[in-house]
Amino acid sequence: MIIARKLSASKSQLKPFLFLSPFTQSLASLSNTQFYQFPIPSAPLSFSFFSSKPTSLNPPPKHQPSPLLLSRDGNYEDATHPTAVCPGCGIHMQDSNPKHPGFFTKPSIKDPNYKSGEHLIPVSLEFEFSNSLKRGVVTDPEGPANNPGSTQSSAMEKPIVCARCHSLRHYGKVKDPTVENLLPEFDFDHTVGRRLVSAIGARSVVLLVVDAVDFDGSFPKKVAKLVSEAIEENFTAWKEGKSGNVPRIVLVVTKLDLLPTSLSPTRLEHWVRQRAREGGAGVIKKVHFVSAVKDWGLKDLVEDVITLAGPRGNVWAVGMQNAGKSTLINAMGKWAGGNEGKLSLLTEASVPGTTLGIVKVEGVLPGQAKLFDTPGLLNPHQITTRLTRDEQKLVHISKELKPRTYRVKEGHSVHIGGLIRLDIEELSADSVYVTVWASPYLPLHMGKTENASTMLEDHFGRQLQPPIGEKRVQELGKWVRKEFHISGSTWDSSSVDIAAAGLGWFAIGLKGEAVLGAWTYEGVDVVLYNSLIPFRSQIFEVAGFTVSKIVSKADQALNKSMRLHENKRKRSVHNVTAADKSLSLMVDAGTNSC
Ligand SMILES: Nc1nc2c(ncn2[C@@H]2O[C@H](COP(=O)(O)OP(=O)(O)OP(=O)(O)O)[C@@H](O)[C@H]2O)c(=O)[nH]1
Ligand SMILES: [Mg+2]
Repeated sequence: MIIARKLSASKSQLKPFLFLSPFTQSLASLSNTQFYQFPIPSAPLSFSFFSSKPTSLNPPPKHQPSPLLLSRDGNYEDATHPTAVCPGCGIHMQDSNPKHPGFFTKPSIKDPNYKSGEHLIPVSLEFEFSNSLKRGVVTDPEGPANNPGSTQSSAMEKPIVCARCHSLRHYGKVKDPTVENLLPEFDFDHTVGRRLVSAIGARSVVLLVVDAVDFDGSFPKKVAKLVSEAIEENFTAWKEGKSGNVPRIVLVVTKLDLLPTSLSPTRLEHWVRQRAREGGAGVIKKVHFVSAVKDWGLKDLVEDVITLAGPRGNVWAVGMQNAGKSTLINAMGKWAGGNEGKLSLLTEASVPGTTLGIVKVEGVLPGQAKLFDTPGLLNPHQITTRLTRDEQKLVHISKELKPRTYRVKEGHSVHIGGLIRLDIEELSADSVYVTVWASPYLPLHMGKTENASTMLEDHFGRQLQPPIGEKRVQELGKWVRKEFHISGSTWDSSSVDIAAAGLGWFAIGLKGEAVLGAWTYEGVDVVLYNSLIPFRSQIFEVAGFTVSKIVSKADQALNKSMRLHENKRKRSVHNVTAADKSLSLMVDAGTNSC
């Protein structure tokens, strides 16, 4: 299968594009013949990725209905040409319609005098670029600097990502939100699910990737159940002499750097195994705790995965949106045999739903074993799914969690932003310790429950954000209560956690019994389990509002600009007065002279 493109000498119309050197196949091997159509065996119909005309010379006609049929199967099938699929997100690429998913622009031809590297910003300086990619500059070692004569061919050699990935990598947001609506649904069961559990063909190793700071919210329960059932069935079949490839589950708890470092690993593992069992993962082959951004635990994980996959196995990274799958695979690439130091191409971003199709990742596993990144599953019960991008930023945990602890009496409530409220309704003791584990950017409030309705009316959307703005309070829906009866035997540590999916949790420490009411928006999962982190803060928060760092920063910025504005106004008033005075002096002088 051949793909080729003719580069235009006119570069002015072409947008700059991100080039990365590693892993993916080179475009240099492709012929220069103009050829614009691929039959895609995996797609239901023939799929046209490229305009039927030499596009750089004849740009695609605007406002024409696109003939594109969209698919999110990615490049699972060997027959799919690697350059047909974006190596960043797995969407099928096209260069004919910028208003459709998968759009990419062709590389511009560099000026012969162009010096490689000078125009490139070190990746580490780029905003919202995850640490795993902060390992150098985006240059091609074989590029013009080392091979000055090859300006055009080097542009061809570098893999290209779609415009959406380019925007996510550089600006941390999708390029055109309207294009998102055109994305077809990703049918996980059909596309990935059936392959994970297949008794025939290559053995499956399923990496269940779970976010350490949102374990329940990000635990893929359905997949865990599906694979666990397949393990039992295939094992029985195998015992009966039938073909029965038994899939393996490896539970990968990632973002470990976000949990407090003082947490005991033994306690964590015990807790994780219990939660995973309750989540439906019956037989777990291995549990790994990693941080993809700090490179913790990756070497062991890679070694285990290589062993479990064998020479021909298929390894699938699956999990909820934003769990950290792509970042994990990129980081694993660094540790894979013979590829140390290589950068992978998968796009990582805090935007949920970054990966769009299956991406086969080359160079991590040896032999014929294959590693696949997959689009994240959507958990509609995670609070983040109903928040705007700005609201998500407040909720997103990006550094090590720090406890915020209250000593609370019966009849009092603690709010986390305008998202959840915990009421201490009945209490056998004098007070309980309530520790909030959530993003430090979320403001908190503690006060009397009898004032809670006033809080909603007067402060939600303002001091208590998210939601940002009063309109959003209505949009987020109905506020509902869930009741919990709890007990504890010591004041020294938290006994239970009450967690809201995608948000964080309240850890409760008490000696005695309590009835608690948790209020949040209808449909958000709120669950009770044994405490993950037993300790609390030594200094207690005081009643009333705690100010969110972001809000206080925004306030400071606003105050500063108001002060500047006021100073400017005073100066101009002063100048005007002075000018008036000198004018009046002049007038007076003039008058005098007359
Ligand atoms: N602190 C920390 N952040 C991480 C880690 N791994 C991933 N992240 C961050 O989590 C966010 C989501 O990461 P991705 O790798 O894009 O997540 P994903 O599971 O591939 O997401 P989808 O493609 O949407 O399914 C990004 O902001 C990452 O930088 C980690 O180990 N530690
Ligand atoms: Mg991803």
